[in-house]
Amino acid sequence: AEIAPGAVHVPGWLSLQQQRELLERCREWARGPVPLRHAVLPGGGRMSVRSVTLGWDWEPYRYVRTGEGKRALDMPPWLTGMGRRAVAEAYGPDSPDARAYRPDTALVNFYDATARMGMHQDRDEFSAAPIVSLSLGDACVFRFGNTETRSAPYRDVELRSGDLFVFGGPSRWAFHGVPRIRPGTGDPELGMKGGRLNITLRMTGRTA
Ligand code: MD5
Ligand code: FE
Repeated sequence: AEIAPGAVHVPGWLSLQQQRELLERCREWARGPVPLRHAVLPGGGRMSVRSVTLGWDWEPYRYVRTGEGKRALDMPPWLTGMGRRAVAEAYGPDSPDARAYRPDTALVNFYDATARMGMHQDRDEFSAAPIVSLSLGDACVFRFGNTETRSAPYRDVELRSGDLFVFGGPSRWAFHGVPRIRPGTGDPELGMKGGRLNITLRMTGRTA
């Protein structure tokens, strides 16, 4: 469903087996070399989500090659390929965005039952390419806003395990956030003990 121009939600894009495999990879990435951790914002605040990145390390608000003296794990080619298939699914395989899409970083965010993400824009990339979002585990309320302000008008959308969301075109710069997680809504068959994982695939537009 197209929520707004360029914002396409595909519920249930990943099969349960694909979700299980992606979860297993997330567990490996979370172990390091740069472990899942709370990012600290330049103002000193600690984000409630815990994050790990591939390809590039993300330090609010920039992408760097090394974080805490350690280099992030490489972006696996199969994950870049999954991002390409996601954009092809959302926009069609012959769309310019699908043809050009080659994500070079993945940001994995883990939300426990109380974690939130405030309204923000994703402006750390030097690229206008779409952002691909994949969700695992507990459902959440995803707040999709507008490009002008972090307040209303916005739309609340429920994101569930296995959902794909692609944010491109004018929606690439919309304010958005996660006001709440819905604890206990994840499929027990997935084997996540609780919480929500969101994997975003991005083109940093960086070369060095
Ligand atoms: C999440 N993560 O569900 C979201 C999914 C983040 C973040 O926001 O920065 O890690 S990505 C949602 C997104 C990206 C770019 C544009 C828009 C949404 N949008 O226009 O709403 O944990
Ligand atoms: Fe974001």
